[in-house]
Amino acid sequence: MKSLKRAGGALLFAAAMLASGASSAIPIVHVVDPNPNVPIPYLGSYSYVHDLTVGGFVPGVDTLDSASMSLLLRDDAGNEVFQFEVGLGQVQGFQNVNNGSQGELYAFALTAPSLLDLALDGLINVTIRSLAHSNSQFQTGFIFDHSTLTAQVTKGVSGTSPAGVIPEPSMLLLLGAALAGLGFATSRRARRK
Ligand SMILES: [Ca+2]
Ligand SMILES: [Ca+2]
Ligand SMILES: [Ca+2]
Repeated sequence: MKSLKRAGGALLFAAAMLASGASSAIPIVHVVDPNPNVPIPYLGSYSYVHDLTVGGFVPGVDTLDSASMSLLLRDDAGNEVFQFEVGLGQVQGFQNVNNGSQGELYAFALTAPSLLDLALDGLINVTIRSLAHSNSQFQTGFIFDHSTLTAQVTKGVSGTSPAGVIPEPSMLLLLGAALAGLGFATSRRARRK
């Protein structure tokens, strides 16, 4: 019974550690800002890489809690259809970059597959793809100005922290299974005495 109580305490402690991780997160920002800006022609594409390791993210040590991107596009004419392809699993579709001097800012959060992609090595590939035009008068492209990736990261301690991925229910299940195994081994040892 004593070992079960201890296992329960350890589980609560681990759950508290996971829950408190988010509150001590720090932002790491990476900007891709070509100068001059990059024209993306009709049905063309442009790819680049965001790299969190430049800002101090250590894959396998630090934990990636969340990340978001914002991109500034510019345009002078036409009504375009395009998408952002982020990592392996995330596609964000949009229509018509504003034809004005301010450009237009597009912002979205990274979803689970892209977060995992980013957590594994600190890198994420982004492709901006021109798909179509919604006005038959125009076959028109637009212009990439810059992209900002903002990640919330909980710093780990090298050598003592498990792989830096987002806490998942599967992690808790694994932890529970390990603790159950510990309890089983303890009770077997007790019986042998
Ligand atoms: Ca255009
Ligand atoms: Ca436009
Ligand atoms: Ca630029």
